[in-house]
Amino acid sequence: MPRLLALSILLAAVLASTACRADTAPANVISSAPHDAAAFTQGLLFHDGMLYETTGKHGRSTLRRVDPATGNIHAQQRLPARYFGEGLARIDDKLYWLTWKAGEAFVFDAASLELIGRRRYTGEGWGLTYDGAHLWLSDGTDTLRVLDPSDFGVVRRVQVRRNGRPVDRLNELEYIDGEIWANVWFDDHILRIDPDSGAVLGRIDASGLREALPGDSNAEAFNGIAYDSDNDRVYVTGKYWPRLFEIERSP
Ligand SMILES: [Ca+2]
Repeated sequence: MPRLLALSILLAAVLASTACRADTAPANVISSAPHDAAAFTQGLLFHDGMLYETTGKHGRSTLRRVDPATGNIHAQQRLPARYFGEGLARIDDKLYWLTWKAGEAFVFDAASLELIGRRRYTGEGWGLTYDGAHLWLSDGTDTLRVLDPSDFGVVRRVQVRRNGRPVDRLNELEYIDGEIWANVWFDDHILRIDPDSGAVLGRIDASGLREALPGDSNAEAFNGIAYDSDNDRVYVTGKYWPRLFEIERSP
């Protein structure tokens, strides 16, 4: 290859890589608290001073109300063993809990954690959040489904792209002040997504959080984002992570 051509290719690669990194900021930790290291965290949200968390695995899928300061579980519900629990969202006094492959979501009373309804949907269920009008569902692909909460009918679909390229394996979701934040399965970055275009507005690199986990922990995928809108606080954790972190919203 002529030297000039090789240099041009190298320069283009460096510029592309710099452009990619420019949208990424590290997660700045404000504080941390205990988190159940046996929790295969799927859904996480904050409501009225408490965390609501769902866990997965057949026979071990739970919905919990958790004290964010101590990690203590104040109330808990279980799913029958044939269901694999997934993401969680709240609308007013109701919690909506997805399952992975059963095509079924369960509706719980947020105060009593009693089962009060069911919804059907097609395909897989991974993450779920509520933007004030609609539910947003991820299913492990690059495309989020916007749902009518009353019947889970699809209102529209939004493909998520970063620098023009689709990003798949979208997982846990959180609606934060006009943006959709998303975990990516087996990636330590949070994506901040424009709900209208699906464009990634920026990324938060949370890989540094692992350094604060005990060396002997069985920490798996980074997963779980919860937003306390009253106090503008963001909480994150992961599957089997023994710590919950509060991070700065605007790194
Ligand atoms: Ca969430």
